[in-house]
Amino acid sequence: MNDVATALGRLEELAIEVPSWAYGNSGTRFKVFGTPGTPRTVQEKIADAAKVHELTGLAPTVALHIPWDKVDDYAALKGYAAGLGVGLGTINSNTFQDDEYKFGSLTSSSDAVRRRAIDHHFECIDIMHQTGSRDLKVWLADGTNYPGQDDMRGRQDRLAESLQEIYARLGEDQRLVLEYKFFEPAFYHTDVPDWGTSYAQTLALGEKAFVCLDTGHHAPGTNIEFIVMQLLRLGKLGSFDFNSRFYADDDLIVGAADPFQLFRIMHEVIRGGGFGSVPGKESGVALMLDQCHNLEEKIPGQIRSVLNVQEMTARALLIDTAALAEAQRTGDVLAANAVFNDAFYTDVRPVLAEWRESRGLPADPLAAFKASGYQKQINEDRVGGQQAGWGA
Ligand code: PSV
Ligand code: MN
Repeated sequence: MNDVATALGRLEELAIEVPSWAYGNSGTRFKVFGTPGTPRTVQEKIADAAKVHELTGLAPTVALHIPWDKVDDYAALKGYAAGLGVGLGTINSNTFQDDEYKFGSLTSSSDAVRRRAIDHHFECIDIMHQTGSRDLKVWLADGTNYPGQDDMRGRQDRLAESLQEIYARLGEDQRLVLEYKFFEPAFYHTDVPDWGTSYAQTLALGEKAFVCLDTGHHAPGTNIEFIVMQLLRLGKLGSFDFNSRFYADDDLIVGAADPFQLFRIMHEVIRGGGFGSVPGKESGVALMLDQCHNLEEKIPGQIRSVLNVQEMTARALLIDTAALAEAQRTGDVLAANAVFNDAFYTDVRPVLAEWRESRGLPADPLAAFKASGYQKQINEDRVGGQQAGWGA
């Protein structure tokens, strides 16, 4: 195995972006439960996110969703976040909640609807200029429910045209990441269902366009790390939306359902040069969470999530790549597999606790959160108003 100290040295490069919507209420189509202390404003969501960063040192930026996180003054919001020690990250567009988008947004056959959807992305880009965000993340709910409902080819062509207009608006240092999802809310066909479609569309756009891989957006049994490898190989992996799934797009805590899968993904990220940014060497791949905490407490849920990513990254950094390459070269199947498993089965929690303490962070961030009294405080303070949540 690799030397623990050397492996952990690279952990400094780990940064995970947290989603503003993880702090709001969420649920299923059956019920959204309200919880005490839930943020009513984007400022309160950012304050919660800042707490996660303060206790873990892992989550320096917060992704915003527009219009959920709309404010009048984004420069002021950026200043507010900076005052709490975090930055504003990816701007997520939203063309899935307006009545006008019932039959599609960027793919719509109606010029007026497409114009509205493109203009919404222009607004997001304007916001990015004010927040200093690098990435515009586009996920489309576009698709159909029945064979013959619409012309799939025509929709794909219109999507290409719409994306082209949006892409042309990007500033020099801005990027567009196109997320795919195999189904939901559409059930027969989805306009951006897989990495191949996202790759084809972003390749046509140019070098500032990339694919976003949401780990919950694949059919069961899909080898996600293969897709990670391929996109890195092609230079088109822009970002991750991390979460766990058991059945569909469950949006559960990353690493909860299958830590081994997260380990294998992180191995390919490291192998493919997608890990870490140090000054002068930006990998470009953004590690984001896209999760909802329906039952568990939200802030501890986010702390658990970033710690899971850190743990599996540390284990992946432990893989003895020289021994692995040698076993692969000599066709020693079991030895190669053992190199992988040795790293995966290493309990890194004690060394990570030390790693945190050596940086002035709590050894146990979850216990520190419990002891901090923060939850009690926000439960008392955040009374009245409208709790943030889906559609809020
Ligand atoms: C769609 O399921 C998605 O993964 C997209 O990233 C959306 O922006 C997000 O969920 C909303 O939670
Ligand atoms: Mn997502």
